[in-house]
Parts: sequence; C-alpha cells; structure tokens
Amino acid sequence: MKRRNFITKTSINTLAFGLGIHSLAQAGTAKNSAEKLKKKNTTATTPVAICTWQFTEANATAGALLDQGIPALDAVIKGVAVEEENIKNTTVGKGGSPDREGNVTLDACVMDHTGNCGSVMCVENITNVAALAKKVMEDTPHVILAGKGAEEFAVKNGFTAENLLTEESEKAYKEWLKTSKYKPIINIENHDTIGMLGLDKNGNISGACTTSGLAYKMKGRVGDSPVIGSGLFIDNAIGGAAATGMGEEVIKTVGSFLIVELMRNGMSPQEACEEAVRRIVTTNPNHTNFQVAYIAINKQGETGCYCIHPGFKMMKYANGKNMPVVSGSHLK
Ligand code: SD4
Repeated sequence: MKRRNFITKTSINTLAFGLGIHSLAQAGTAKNSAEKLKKKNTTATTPVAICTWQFTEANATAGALLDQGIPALDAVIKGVAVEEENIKNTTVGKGGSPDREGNVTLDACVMDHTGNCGSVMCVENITNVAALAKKVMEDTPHVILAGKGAEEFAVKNGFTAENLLTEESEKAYKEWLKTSKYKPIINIENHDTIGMLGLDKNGNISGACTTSGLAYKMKGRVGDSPVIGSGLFIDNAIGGAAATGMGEEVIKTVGSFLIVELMRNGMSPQEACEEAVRRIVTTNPNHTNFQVAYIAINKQGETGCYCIHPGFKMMKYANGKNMPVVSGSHLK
C-alpha cells in the first residue's frame, strides 16, 4: 500500500473508532437529511407541464409557452383551451356530453402560485371556462360564480355565447335517452377531464381543471373539477395536484388538497398520489365500479400519477419533450 493511501485509510479507521460506528451512522443520516432538506428547498426552473389523459397537443401547447417564459397560469389556461375548443372531445368544453335533460354544462377552476383561485360551475354556452375562472379570480371579489350568473359575467366580459351541443353529442344523447341508464363509464374513450399543472421558469406552479362533467348527469350536478382542493390544488411552496374521474369520490376525500399536504409532510408526488387513491379504495368497496386518477408535481419538478383502474395516462412535458406516462393502478 502506498504511504498516502495508508495514511488516509488509517485516518479514516481512527476516525471511525473515535466517533464509534453509531456516530458514523448518525453522521450519515444527518448528511442524508441535509441533502433531503437541500433538495426540498430547491426550486426547479426548468419548465414542466403535466396533464391528465393523453391530451398531447394541449400539454405541448402549455410546455412550449412555459419554455418561452410565459407564467404558469397563462400557459395552463392556453393548454386546456385546446381541449375546450376540440369539438371531438365529448368530456371537455364545446362538444361535451350534455346532462340528462340535454344541456351542456361546464365546470372549471384555476389556482395560481400566490394561492389565488377562481371557479365557475354549471355554466352553459361558454367554451373557455378555465379562462372564465381566471376572470372571476381577477375581476370579482368572489372565488366562485355559478350558472346564469357566471354566463352573464362571461358575456359582459367579452366571452362569446354559443351552443355547446354539437350534432354528434346530440345524436349520442338521443341514443342514450332510449334506455336512460345512468352508468358512468370507466376511462371514457380514454380522454376525460383535463387537469393541467405547470411549473414555469420562475419556479412558480399554477394549475387549471376543466370539464363537461359526467355524461348524462342530473341537471345542476357539479363535480370535483371546479372545487378548489378536490379537482385542483396548488401550494407554491410545495407543489400541485389535479384529479379526474368520479368527482363525487374525489370531493369526499378532498383529493388534490390531500396530495399537496402529503407532499408537505415529505412524500414524493408519486407516493402522495398513491396514498390519495388508497384513501378512496380502503373506505369504498364500490371502487371497482368507478375510476379516479391523480397527477401531481412538486417544487423540484418531480411528478407522479396514480389511479384505481388501469388505463389512465398523463402527459408530461419537460426539457422540450412531450411524452405520455402510463400510470400505475390500484387494480391490476
Ligand atoms: C366530474 N371529474 O365531473 C369530473 C369528470 C371526470 O370522469 O373526470 N369524469 O366528476
């Protein structure tokens, strides 16, 4: 052994003796904790966008805007607008399936990095309801506007009123009327409510969630998507989460808020999504009959997703790449 190596090894051994193995282990743990803490306090400034389901174009739109330095809130609202305006999508915006009386009613909310939020519920005739939720947040003393009031506020503020029931959706609705069986379908067409979370170049996180809700729901029914804490929640010090699936179950467990709180207590986004799904499935034996899926992001730009039934994917945009991520599921 060369003299220098010998001295180094001997010194380490002597040090190990001096400190004792226990102390060394403690030193290791302290180092790990310090590293964890350092990581916890790190804010990613490389933009990341994630969204529920395989809404490729919507997520790419938000990702590209984030790369240009656009704030997260504006990027996600532009991102989800792609699906709100896509008439082929029967679960979001124009072209959405109607309630059981034939009315298309939309729900949406937004939340930004300052903790500010806005929401609209059961709105008819307005396509871009996430943008409308932002307007409520910024230009009213309230957080939520519902129904006619939300629609009138939209029109007064320059949103176009238009019929959201497309020929296709009307045809499907008339077909449904023949049996009128209300049974939400798991993983509807594999695209569903769009919940989107963005982390921008300043390290700020914001989110948007927008939907036409469950097809053929009761008139006046509102799901989780416009309910802050359920369909969406952001805490810029920690991260954000969004939900899709059976809104009633997400509301009962305040799913998105739960995920952010679990991350605050040290869980990764993935662990937090899994725990939030566990909350539902352990208390509700009926969970084999409905889908719930979550997505989450933390301050470091780490992401996670999890669901009850297989078949859910999220989109993830990072480092200029927009990729689908197949979610793990409670049921296999
Ligand atoms: C709702 N969570 O209205 C929404 C819709 C959805 O599967 O995601 N359906 O309950």
